[in-house]
This record gives sequence, structure tokens and C-alpha cells, in this order.
Amino acid sequence: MRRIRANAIAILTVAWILGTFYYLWQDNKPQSSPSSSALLCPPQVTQPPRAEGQSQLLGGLDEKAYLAGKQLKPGDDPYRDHAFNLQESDRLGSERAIRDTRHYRCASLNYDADLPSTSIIITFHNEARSTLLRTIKSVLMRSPPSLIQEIILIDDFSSDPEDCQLLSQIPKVRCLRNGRREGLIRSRVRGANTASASILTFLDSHCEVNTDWLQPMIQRVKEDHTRVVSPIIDVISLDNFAYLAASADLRGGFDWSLHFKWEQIPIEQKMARSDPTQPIRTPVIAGGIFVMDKSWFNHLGQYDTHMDIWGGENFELSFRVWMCGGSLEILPCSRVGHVFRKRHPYDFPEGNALTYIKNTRRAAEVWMDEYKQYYYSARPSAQGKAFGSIADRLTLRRKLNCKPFRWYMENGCCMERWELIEPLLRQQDLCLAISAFTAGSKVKMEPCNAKEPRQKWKPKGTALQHMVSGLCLDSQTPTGPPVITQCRPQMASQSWEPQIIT
Ligand code: LR7
Ligand code: MN
Repeated sequence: MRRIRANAIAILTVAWILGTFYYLWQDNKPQSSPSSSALLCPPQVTQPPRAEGQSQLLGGLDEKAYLAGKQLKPGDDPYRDHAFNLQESDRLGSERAIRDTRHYRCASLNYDADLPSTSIIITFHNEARSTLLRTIKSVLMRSPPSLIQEIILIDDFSSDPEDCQLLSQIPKVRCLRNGRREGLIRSRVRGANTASASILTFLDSHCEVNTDWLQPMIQRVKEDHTRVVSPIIDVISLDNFAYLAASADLRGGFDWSLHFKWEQIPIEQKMARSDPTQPIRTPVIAGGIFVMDKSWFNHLGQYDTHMDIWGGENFELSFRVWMCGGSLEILPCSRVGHVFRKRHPYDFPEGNALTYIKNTRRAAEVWMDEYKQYYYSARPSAQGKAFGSIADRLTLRRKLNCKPFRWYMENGCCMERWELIEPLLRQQDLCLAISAFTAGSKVKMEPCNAKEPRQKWKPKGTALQHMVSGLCLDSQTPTGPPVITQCRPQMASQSWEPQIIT
């Protein structure tokens, strides 16, 4: 009898432990997993509004006529004009249900009842009618109406001026048309300058916002106006327009050529994240979809309006926000879909490469201090290319009393660290090399080559010694570029924080 009771207790204990584990596992399981949850909880789908609401949403705009006004002709390449499958986009119509891709715990969060309203700013250049209308409609469908002060469209001198006029018939929508092609940076500034709400929300012209996308972002900015926040950006397939959930473990990053990329959240931060609804601090934002307090946007100097067409403004804004007293975060409970493309469907009047170089050079020259040398090593073609005057932006930086780039690099939020894989000191594909074998010589980045004597280093206490010259890496002053000097490992300027490589 006692034996049986002991067994029963043991079985119950095991069952209880298994049950606990199962519960915890369920809790962490990505909601998108279709298999085990299929029977109990059908995937949540964000429904379009009921039929009677639809006509009101668009006011005077005759949607059918608008969409029919520009359609693919039989035999045309559906990818030609927009670098996505226009036929599929048109076929979808202006609204559709999309899956609620948030972690299920997001649905039970509460937001203040008195959140401030926002001006939505969307700039476009020759956007397809169906994608642009879906962007606008998804905002009207999936945002609490009281939070949408207005939707400001900036038509960046698209070939057809009619789109702007027609879309202005939609309630809350205003459309401004540029008299010449300005690019997305100056267009956004124009939009921000006419916005009447205290909070700005930027969107690309081919997005679909998801359930409760706006409240988490406005809440964070309301609590602290120096926060600049963005959603997790889901993927809308450029081929079949399927709405796909993006990973919730990514943040923004870049390489030294100032090329944006998504990167995994560092492992120690990931382990520390017990609550999947919490914000993720990010070194940079992708650039197109974010919410920012309007006076903070203005205080920080809006954008660098000498940047043209496309590119680089996301780094410039991100560096500036961190270095001048703000912060950047991604909010996992806010989801917005975006059509990611493989090429630009529009022309760059000065050429794509030159424009990107001009814009990123401006960002590097104004914000990156001695680290700009890494940019030039990674992008040698940038040297000598025109980038205009940066005097105004340097004055701005001084006036705002912004921290050095070194601070940005060292405060955890940044790039992959240096790796000493003897004898190379590498960061991705580039290695640290001395420029000459004499004391005082500068160091630079170049493609790794383990046979190159100028690239060979070894640790010497907390210092790093160049093997051939015997000199040590020295940061001199915080603002000057690093050099090699006589080894004095006890000196702070020669002391480098170790990192264990496994
Ligand atoms: O001359 C132009 N004028 C414009 O108004 C060129 C573009 N545009 C508009 C365009 O119609 C679109 O609405 O500007 C917006 C962005 O242009 P895209 O969609 O061609 O850019 P992208 O999605 O490839 O680029 C990302 O990086 C850009 C760098 O300048 C901008 O910051 C984009 O807003 C940004 N998009 C996103 O962050 C969405 C997520 C993608 C990622 C990563
Ligand atoms: Mn885009």
C-alpha cells in the first residue's frame, strides 16, 4: 500500500514537472508554429473592416476607377516598373486580412487611454497604385482613429501628378507634390514641416501595418520623448505578396562600408530577455518606418537635407540620436509589413553609386570622427568624391554637444567587436595593418592576409604588439587616429579590453 502511494506521488511529481516544462515551452514557442497549436488556437488573423465601413474609409475616392486607371497591360513584364510583381499586388486589391504576427503576450498589454495623435508621413516616387493604397488603407483600418491626426503624402515628382490629387479625396489624407525630384530625405522633411501632430510616424509607400501597430510606439515616445522607436518589419514577398513574420531576435547593424544589415541580438542580451514584449535597443534603424516626437526631430536637426534621393540618412539619424542624448529601439509588439526589393525601380539623377557615396560620406565626415578611416578603407572609391559642405551639420553637432563616435562604439550597442585570431586582428573581412614600420605610424584597415607582415599582432598583457616592428597599438588621444608607439602596456591608451574567442 505504502509502495503504491509512494509510486503515485512519484508519478504525480514527474507529471507536475513535465507539465511545468510544457507550460514554459508553450510560453516561449513562436506563435507562428502551425503544427501543435492548430487544433486549439487557429492562427489569429487581422480582419478587414465590415463592408459598410469600407466606403467611408476612402471618402470621395472611387477605388475601382483609381486602381483600374493604371494597370498592367497584357504581355508587360510585371516586375519592370516596380521591381515587384505588380500583377499579384493588383490582384490582391486594397485590403486583405493578414496574420497577427506578434508574440501572443502582446495582445494582453494595455496602453494609455489618452495617447497623443500622430501625423503619418509617406513619401513616394512612382509607387504602384495598389501598394500605395494598401499602405494608406491598412493605416486607416488598423489604427484607432483618434490616433491618426492626418496622413501626409509627399509625391516626389512622380511622372503622373494625378495620383496625388486623387488620393487627397480620402478623409484625413493630404498630398503635397514636389515641383522637382528631391529624394526621400528632403521629401520627409517637407512632410514633417507641415505636420500638425506632436508625433511623427514615417512609413514607406509599400507597407501594410498590422494589429495594434501604433499604440506601443506612441506609448514609448509619450513616456520619453527622446526615444525613437520602430516596429519589427515583417516581409511582404515581392513575388506573391505573402505576408511573412520576421524574426523577433534581430536588431539593426552595419559594416564599415555603411551598408545596413540585420544582426542577431548579442547572446548575453538575449539570455537576459525574459519578457518577449520588451523593447530591443538597436544601434541603427532600417530607416523607413519609425515614430519620433516632432519637437525632438526638430531639436536634433531633422535630417541632413544635402543628402539626395536615397541612402545613408538612416545612419546619420541613428548616430545623431544616440550621440546627442536619445535612444533607438525596436518594439516587438508593433509589426509592419514591407515589400523588400532587390533593386531600385527608379533612376538616380546623379547615379546610384555616387549618390550613396555622397550621402554616406556626409554621415561619416560629420559623425564618425577617427572611425571614418575604417569607412574609407572599406569603401576606397569614396575617397575624393564630392560631398558638398558639411559646415552646417558640424555646427549642429557642436551646438547639441553630442558625444564622440567612440562613445557610441563603446557603449555596447554597436558593431561586431574586434577579434584577435593570431596573428590577425580582424573585423569581418578587414584586418588591422600598420602603414609603416616606424613609431608614430598610423594603422588602417585592409583585406585580411595572414602572410602580410604589416597585419601581424600578438597580445602583450592588455596591450597589442605588432610582431615585426615590436611597437604597440596606441589610441593616443580619444579623437586622434590610433598609431603604433613604443610599448608601455601599463598606459591606458595602450590597454585594450580582451575578448575571448572560442
Ligand atoms: O527619390 C525617391 N523619392 C522617394 O520619395 C526615392 C524613394 N522615395 C520613396 C519611396 O517611394 C519609398 O516610399 O522613399 C521610400 C523609400 O524608398 P525605397 O522603398 O526604395 O527604399 P528601401 O525600402 O529599399 O530602403 C530603406 O533604406 C532607405 C535608405 O535611404 C530608406 O531609409 C527607406 O525608408 C528604407 N526602408 C525601410 O526601412 C523599410 C524596411 C527595409 C529595410 C531594411
Ligand atoms: Mn521600401
